[in-house]
Amino acid sequence: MEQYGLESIRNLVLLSHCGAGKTSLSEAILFTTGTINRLGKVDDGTTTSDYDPAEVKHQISLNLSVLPCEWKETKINLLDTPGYTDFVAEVKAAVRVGEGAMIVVCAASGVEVGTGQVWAYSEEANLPRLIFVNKMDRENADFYRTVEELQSKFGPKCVPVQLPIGAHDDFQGIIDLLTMKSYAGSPAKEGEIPSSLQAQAESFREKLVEAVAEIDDVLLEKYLGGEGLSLEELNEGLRRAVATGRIVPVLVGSAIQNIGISLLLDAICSYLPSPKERNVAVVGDSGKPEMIEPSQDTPLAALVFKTSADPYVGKLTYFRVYNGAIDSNSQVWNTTRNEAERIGQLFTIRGKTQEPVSQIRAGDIGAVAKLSITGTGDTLCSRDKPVKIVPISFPEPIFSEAVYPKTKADLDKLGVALSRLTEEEPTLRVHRDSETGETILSGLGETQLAVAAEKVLRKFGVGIELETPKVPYRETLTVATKAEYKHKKQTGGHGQFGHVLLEMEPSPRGSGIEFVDKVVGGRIPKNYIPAVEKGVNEAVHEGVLARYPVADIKVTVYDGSYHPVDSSEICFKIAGAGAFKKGLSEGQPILLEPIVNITVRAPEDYTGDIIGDLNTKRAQVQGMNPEDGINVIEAQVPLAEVLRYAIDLKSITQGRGSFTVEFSHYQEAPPHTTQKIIAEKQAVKA
Ligand SMILES: Nc1nc2c(ncn2[C@@H]2O[C@H](COP(=O)(O)OP(=O)(O)OP(=O)(O)O)[C@@H](O)[C@H]2O)c(=O)[nH]1
Ligand SMILES: [Mg+2]
Repeated sequence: MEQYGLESIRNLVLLSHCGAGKTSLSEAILFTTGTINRLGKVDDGTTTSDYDPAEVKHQISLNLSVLPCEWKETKINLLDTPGYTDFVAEVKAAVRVGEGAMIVVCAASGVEVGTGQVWAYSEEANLPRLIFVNKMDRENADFYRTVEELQSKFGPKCVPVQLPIGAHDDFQGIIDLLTMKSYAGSPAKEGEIPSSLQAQAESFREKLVEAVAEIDDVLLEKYLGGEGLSLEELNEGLRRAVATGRIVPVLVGSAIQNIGISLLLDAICSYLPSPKERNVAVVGDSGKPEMIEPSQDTPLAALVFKTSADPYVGKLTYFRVYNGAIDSNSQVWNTTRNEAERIGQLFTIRGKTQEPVSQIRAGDIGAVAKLSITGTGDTLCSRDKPVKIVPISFPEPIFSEAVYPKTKADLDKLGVALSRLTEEEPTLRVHRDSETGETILSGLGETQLAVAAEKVLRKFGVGIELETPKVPYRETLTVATKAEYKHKKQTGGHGQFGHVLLEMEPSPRGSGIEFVDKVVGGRIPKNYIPAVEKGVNEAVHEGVLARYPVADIKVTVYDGSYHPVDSSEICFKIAGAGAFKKGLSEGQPILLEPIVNITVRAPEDYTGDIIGDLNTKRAQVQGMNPEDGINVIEAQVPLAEVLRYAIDLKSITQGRGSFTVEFSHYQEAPPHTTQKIIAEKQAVKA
């Protein structure tokens, strides 16, 4: 395969609200560039990008796909991302390794919530971008309305460089405002602008020329002097304006009908920057980021941006090379892990096809199978010249479910499957809750976890069920009490005897169980006291109300008796546990529930709805801090009420809100909660 210089590569991220047509567009691009010879369809599960069985099943993208193609001597690596917000990690990774973005907007739905989100991500990453108004063939498609929405949301810098000819059933092609030619049909035939659209085209061209002229004094002078700008000047001006984000050209077409695609490809190559024009941030000596210039003649620096478990080749690692080159069958240095890594055969990947290559050079993207130590976000470089590229930051998990294996065989394979799963998806985490004993899988939303469960079955052959995690309630007593327990048995030979008197009193929240020995005069011999304590410590595992762990009690052993022959450690352990249980029942026990601090961030307009919802969740709002149109709401709320808060907040704010939760303290559960939980426990027991 041919090697490309830095200038002749484009790494282009496709971004949109879900379903605007990124995958269909990438398919049309692969078709138009001659990379594939049959135009697949998302609805038939035949696209190059959405080849994963789960993508075919759900008909949405779930993974970031790299789709290389070539257009007029430029190599374009399309990075097709999922639009569904649970999979935002894939978007973050793609935005990190691209130099330019294409924001796809549906001409019928216009600007949607997700459009704003991906706009914000590309703004944050400083990515030059183009907008493609897709689905012009659809009912209700309206280019001009969509442009107005774009301009009112993102500013007048969204400037059309094309106009559609017709719409809906009658969508025929594109007018290019730069060349003032029309391109009808697929493949496009160049022609004159239809006379009915001539005036419209001239007026939009005027706006475009003015926008380009405004970015440069020389051009502006020429323009104001009444001189027209040449096509070259316009193209060059646009290129610079796009690079600095001062203009975001708006293009139009239909992915499904493959209309507007070759003009779109020309625009990608002409206006979006190449890897040469974008420096990469590395961690400097002081720990602060420093920018380094891309070059193919320097030692290797590459960033791993995705890891996937491929059913055929095993673990597959995707990387973007920023400096130098990486070779097949070589050794590299993993700066993140401080260890050497062996590189086997390199590939370029396109959907499910993998093409072996001997080298991947700076600016380009490749993959390698079966790395042993390397994970997503790591830097691979040359050992003599180690650098560390600033890793990709992924959002923290906000939604958890408990994982239950379906069968005994599934249980045995569960650990390995879950660890491979989390290796693949940086926003998934697994931990064991020591309090409830459950294995907890956390991620960004219900859909992500459901898809993960399917994946665990399909890829690793492990069946799992997901359930809402148990709440780690606790039990304690509310009044001081004394309890006596005598363990006495006469069985054949020598008997059993242990006798313990305990004093139990409530202690402050969070103090746990304290054990004090106040026995005097050897009424319980010293060597049996540890056995009493052991009995107490075992008894605290299960309370008397609903068998939750017991907490916050000071336990004093103050008296008892023994038998010189029949007493033993085990007898005192039984007596200690028995006395504890009795004391707990008599001390007016209550259930404690965990309270968390929740911090919700959302646009101010949603404040009323968020607070209203929190109030139904027994929350106590502690404060609000509006900041730049975003309100930060702080509250304390029982954990039991917010186990599925990610879903609630998403629907309240249309996905615009975010939140964090951290444990605060335990407090007495209200009587109706307590009764409900006791009843549930009894039902389970029955
Ligand atoms: N009429 C029409 N439908 C389109 C066009 N492009 C895409 N679609 C349809 O829109 C739906 C979503 O298309 P996708 O290509 O999967 O959109 P996407 O942006 O990749 O979706 P996600 O990956 O889930 O975010 C599918 O049913 C497509 O057939 C188009 O140009 N015209
Ligand atoms: Mg898609």
